[in-house]
Amino acid sequence: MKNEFSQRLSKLKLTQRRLLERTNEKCHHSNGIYTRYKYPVLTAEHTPLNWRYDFNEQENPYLMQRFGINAVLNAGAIKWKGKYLVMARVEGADRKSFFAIAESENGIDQFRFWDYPVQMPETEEPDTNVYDIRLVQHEDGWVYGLFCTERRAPGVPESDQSSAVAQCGIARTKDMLQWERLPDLVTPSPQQRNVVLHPEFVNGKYAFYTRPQDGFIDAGKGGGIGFGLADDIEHAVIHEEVLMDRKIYHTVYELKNGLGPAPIKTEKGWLHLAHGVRNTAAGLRYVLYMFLTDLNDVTCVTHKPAGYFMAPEDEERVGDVSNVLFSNGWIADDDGTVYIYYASSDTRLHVATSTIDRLLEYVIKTPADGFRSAASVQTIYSIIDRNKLLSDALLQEVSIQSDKTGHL
Ligand code: M1P
Repeated sequence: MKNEFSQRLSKLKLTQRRLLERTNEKCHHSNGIYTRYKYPVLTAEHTPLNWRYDFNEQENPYLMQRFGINAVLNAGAIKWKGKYLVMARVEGADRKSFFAIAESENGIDQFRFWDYPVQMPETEEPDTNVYDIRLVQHEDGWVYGLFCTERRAPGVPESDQSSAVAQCGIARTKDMLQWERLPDLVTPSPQQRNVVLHPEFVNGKYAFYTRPQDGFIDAGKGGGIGFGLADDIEHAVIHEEVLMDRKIYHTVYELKNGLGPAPIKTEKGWLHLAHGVRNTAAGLRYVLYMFLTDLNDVTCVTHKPAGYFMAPEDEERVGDVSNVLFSNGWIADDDGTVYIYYASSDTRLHVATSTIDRLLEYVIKTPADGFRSAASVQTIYSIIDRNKLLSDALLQEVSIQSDKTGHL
């Protein structure tokens, strides 16, 4: 007869084994651009039990959790030695985030955390909180991780316990195990978040996508996604930031925006995934959008579809910070498949799949924002007009199929 401790332990292990072995399923509804999957790929429940519980019955007779995990979210991603690796932001019940790597054989399910979370070295000025790492295999041979490092704002009164400064931390590795911390990025902006390293040198320099901001939450006059060059990565200093993708009134990125993962190089340009934020009566709404930049001038946006690429749906809408989709990791496979890792409502991590061809078709052929209601109506008119040119037979076939199945 098992005692309470053993019963609880068996149940915990069994429940987690089922979760880790669960296979994912494609969601049937698709917009033709990407496919969502039924289950999140990582949640707090995926974190190893031996990070959270002391299994010594004498020390922990009630088998209580000793370290609570609140959420697993915003993950950098990389294909590494044939495996799909995500480096997630794991947030403890104590609100502190840290990084932990999980791997999967196929990129869509059965992600397992490595034995230990990442021990990220600190600079002389310790980080209070680190999060949202972007992994980049740079042409200089290193894998870089750029992340947000947050510290209490200096010089604020004792009564103010929430003012913070966000800056870009930089670390690099050759084996994904040992990380070398470099000095934080220096830019003209008082705060930085969502900084991403471009995978290639630009004019012989390290190139950074930035998101200058005045306040910790408020982008203020930091007007959008910026770009800057640094001579040296070991003491990276950007002297001049140019804005390459501005926030714009009455768009999904009117309040602020930030680049997601490092862009993917394609024959038609650099594919970018970003998040846009607007304010609503229910708080901030974060959605994902895409754009394409010129191969020779990486700051020149050549195509940008109107509106969002992906927005929170169903259970994705609810979580610690509801109505948020955020992505800082994707993997482009050799066969053209793209695995997009995105977190919902600052709580869990999901995957959606697409292909380079589809994403290019989406960014190049989706009409751009006309910035006025009348322009949107005009876009619909031109789609209707083009459809009218199709033969009656084809249209009839479409409507018969639609009647039979109830959907297209
Ligand atoms: O809560 C939503 C997101 O808020 C911040 O993103 P941004 O700097 O663009 O506003 C980050 O804290 C991010 O981690 C979080 O998901």
